[in-house]
Amino acid sequence: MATDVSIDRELEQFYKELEQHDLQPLWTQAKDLMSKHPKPDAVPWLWRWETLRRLAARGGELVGIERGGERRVLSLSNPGLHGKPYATPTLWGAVQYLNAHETAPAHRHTAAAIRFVLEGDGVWTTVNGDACDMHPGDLVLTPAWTWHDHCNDGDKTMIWFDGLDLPLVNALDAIFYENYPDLNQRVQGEHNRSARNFGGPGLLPAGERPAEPFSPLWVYRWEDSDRALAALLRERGGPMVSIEFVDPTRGVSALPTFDCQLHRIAAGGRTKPVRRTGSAILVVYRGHGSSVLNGQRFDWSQGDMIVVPSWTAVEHQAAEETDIFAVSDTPMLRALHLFREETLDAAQNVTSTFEPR
Ligand code: GTQ
Ligand code: FE2
Repeated sequence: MATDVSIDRELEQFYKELEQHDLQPLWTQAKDLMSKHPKPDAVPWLWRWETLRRLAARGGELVGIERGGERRVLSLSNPGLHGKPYATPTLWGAVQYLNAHETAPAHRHTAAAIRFVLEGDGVWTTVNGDACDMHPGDLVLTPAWTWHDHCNDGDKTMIWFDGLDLPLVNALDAIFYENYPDLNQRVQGEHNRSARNFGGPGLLPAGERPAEPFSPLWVYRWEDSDRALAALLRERGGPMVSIEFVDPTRGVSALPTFDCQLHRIAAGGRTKPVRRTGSAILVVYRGHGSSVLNGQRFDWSQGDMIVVPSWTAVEHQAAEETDIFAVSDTPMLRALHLFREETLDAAQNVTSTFEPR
């Protein structure tokens, strides 16, 4: 009969042999691989507008925009994600900065993107030949594999938030990228064609449905969002109302992999803590207040950007009427039947306050 010592030695040898043959036992790591609930590497985090704006503008002084580099973009790099330039495991968040009379070259990729304008005027993004004018509070889509370039025809610098599904597309090893043959696309016809065709309030060209698998509407105006939020808040009351940007022909999220929403929180409004599977990036468009994420308090004001990792309880309190733009990977989790949402009964105990760098 084998002694304990010899069994230990045989086990040790066994594990070594497994490793040599590129095999791993489940039984030593089952609890890590299948935890009772999500335990994201990404951490709740906040980037101050003052810092984002200052460093983006410094980039504008020091770095040009050329083919190859393509964009003057600073990505939100979540400190929990091992130095990757990703805000969450599925979402890219960034600020993009254009000097007056600067353009960023045309290209396309299988990662889908949105722009939410924070400051400036006079820029348009050309999407498959359609020049989409950009003003503060507007949302512009560049769906997967559409050609896009950004052109600042004005005298002001411009800065906007970029949201992409790039981390997801890379995790799926499904990224493709191409430069447009010329530096910029030629603009076809008048600007904002997608909005003239599909931007009516519930009014679409009869009998026409887009052949492409993405929303035919590429620009959503702040005036329309603002009006919808005001009407909803009047109709339903606080503490918070939310609108989702949808494909008007299908009634689903404007992009298949992530959704775009605007939340309006009434002055003094306080939301109940909610946790969801999947991650989100919040951009404070207007107002100030604070949020509690898993017991940690985050104070925020206009332009600040906040990451909410999966299954993180989040509640908001607005000191004045506040608008928060948000992207989240909810549509994908829903499609895969992985979406869960829980509203907690009691407010969280605040155990620490986040200190931004
Ligand atoms: O504007 O085309 O933030 O291709 C990252 C990748 C922006 C863009 C980003 C991009 C773009
Ligand atoms: Fe791009």
